[in-house]
Amino acid sequence: MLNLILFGPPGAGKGTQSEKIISEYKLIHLSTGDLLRSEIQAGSELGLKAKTLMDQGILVPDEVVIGMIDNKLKEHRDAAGFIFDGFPRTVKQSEALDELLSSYNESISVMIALVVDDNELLARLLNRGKTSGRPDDQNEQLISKRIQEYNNKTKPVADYYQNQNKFVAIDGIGEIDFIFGEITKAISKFR
Ligand code: B4P
Repeated sequence: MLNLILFGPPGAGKGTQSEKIISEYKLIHLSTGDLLRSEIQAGSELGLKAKTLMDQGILVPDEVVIGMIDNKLKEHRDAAGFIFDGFPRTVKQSEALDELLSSYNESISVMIALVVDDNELLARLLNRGKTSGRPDDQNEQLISKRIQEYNNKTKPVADYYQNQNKFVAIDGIGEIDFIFGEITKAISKFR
């Protein structure tokens, strides 16, 4: 299996690049952001709890997202591989993912990190907020809170994969297709 993690701050382009990676490599897309938004839309108990946190730009509890990922891995046992988008976001989630994958005799192939500065992130998310209807894209204060959560809780996840020699950083500013080309070059080295 080819198991990729697409990593980066909110608005780095993880969702955008995931779509291209999926169509090229036929991987199953696991976006914890999308999974949580579906729970919210369905009005489930989990969704209602998650919404309160997401609307404040705060990460939802590790146990919730780990459980969602576990369910999806079980559903797709014969997949060609997975792309993890927006997960893991804490070191605890990384450890849990390693454990889950090893229970299927699988492991992460590589983490690809998209590097984008804070000013560009803010501009992209405010722009997306004009059309996305996402409550967490609506104002500068909330977006700054998400970037702060990323810096405090998520950034250390990069070290976790760097220590396993499975980490590649790519400039996330520029043409979407050019960035995708750089991602495919990185993947070819870890296949
Ligand atoms: P996510 O849904 O993961 O949202 P994101 O980080 O904002 O999105 P992404 O980086 O994918 O941005 P995109 O490509 O769309 O998370 C939302 C919330 O859910 C979190 O705050 C948290 O509360 C919760 N959550 C999710 N996962 C969790 C977890 N594992 N643990 C705990 N909580 C969790 O790009 C953004 C914009 O930039 C788009 O408009 C796009 O068109 C544009 N763009 C992309 N690439 C570009 C480029 N190269 N140039 C110009 N614009 C570009």
